[in-house]
Amino acid sequence: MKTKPLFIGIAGASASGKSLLSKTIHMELQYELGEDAVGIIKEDSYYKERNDIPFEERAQINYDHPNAFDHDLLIEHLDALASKQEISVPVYDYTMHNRSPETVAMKPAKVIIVEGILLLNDKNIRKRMDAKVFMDTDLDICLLRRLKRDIEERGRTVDSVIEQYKRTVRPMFMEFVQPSKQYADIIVPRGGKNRVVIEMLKARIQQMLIG
Ligand code: UZR
Ligand code: MG
Repeated sequence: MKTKPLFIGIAGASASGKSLLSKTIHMELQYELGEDAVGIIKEDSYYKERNDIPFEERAQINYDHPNAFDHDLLIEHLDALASKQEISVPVYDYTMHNRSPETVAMKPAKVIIVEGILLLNDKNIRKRMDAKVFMDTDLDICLLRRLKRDIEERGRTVDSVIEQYKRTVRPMFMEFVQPSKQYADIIVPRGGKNRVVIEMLKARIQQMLIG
């Protein structure tokens, strides 16, 4: 049995189905391997802490740019998990555009799924992944999902979602997210409900755990 955890990186556009694919694989693998064997880390949890900036300014920050993330802390945490240490994952509050004061403890596991828009854009994260997945969902579908999700779950208005989409989401996708597809091992069409991909990934993970 492998002693180091397996890291599975899942990247792609905002609202492309990363979280759904991660959740599905997480749940089904937990069923097969046991609850403690699988964990998920979201890159979103590692948006920078912004206590020194007022709300109005925080709302204007480009959250689709690599600089918005505290990748140093994420990498530190990946390495801690790799050496079997527990980590304290930050909690991000989208309505406040800031990190909240609390953290959530996460235990090391055999399989760690890491998901987020800009994971594959970062060489230091890429090299820590045992398998890299890119969600290649059409952008119009992503935009529709994002509208619904951000209004229902992240406290936004239609106008603010459209404005943010034009100002940062789409341009940063073109500049940083889309080009990172070249680093993926698996490119997933349509989204997080692709059963063939789910089965293939689970089988591959099981195989890597043995080999
Ligand atoms: P996913 N985001 C916000 O809208 N506000 C914040 O305070 C922090 C992040 C958005 C971010 C990005 N950008 O597109 C999205 N914008 O969260 C990433 N604009 O999350 O991968 O779950 O869609
Ligand atoms: Mg998500």
